[in-house]
Amino acid sequence: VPDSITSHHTHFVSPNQCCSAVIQRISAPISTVWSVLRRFDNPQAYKHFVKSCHVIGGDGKVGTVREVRVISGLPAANSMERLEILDEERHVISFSVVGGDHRLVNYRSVTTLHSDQSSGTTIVVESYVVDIPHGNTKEETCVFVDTIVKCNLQSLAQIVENSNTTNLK
Ligand code: A8S
Repeated sequence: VPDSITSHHTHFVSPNQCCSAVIQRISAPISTVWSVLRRFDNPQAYKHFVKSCHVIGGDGKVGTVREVRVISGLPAANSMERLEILDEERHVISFSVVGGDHRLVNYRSVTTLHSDQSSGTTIVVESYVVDIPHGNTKEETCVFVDTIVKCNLQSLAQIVENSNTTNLK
């Protein structure tokens, strides 16, 4: 496994935390995938659970904070999220949860893109660390978060792959 993957997806995990990763292949060039993923101000472009997003502090660089409101039916209303990494050359984006009305305390994720030259596709790797909420097990927490992250990355793939065929028409 290349250094560029392991360095960003190696996390310090406390005993009361859980950590996991989701991988998704997308049939599109890395630049197309990055153009959607890099928009910290617009997560609703591919995250279906997001109802709205407002940047409440910062200039779009590291340290910028957004308030995300999620759709009803989830055990959450909103989330305050801080941009931690935005590396345009290496295609790395990372945010941490700094507040909000939900149970994912100390959530932090890192998403990296890797181009598979042989097939012309892009591999997305998204890993995260989060505190295990009181009353839940490590397994329950990972299943809950993995489900959300998988949904987000499948939706990212769909949106990018569809925009690609539109461009060819
Ligand atoms: C992301 C990843 C996650 C988002 C979670 C895990 C969340 O937005 C949702 C439900 C919750 O209970 C927590 O990349 C929170 O957005 C959909 C509000 C943070």
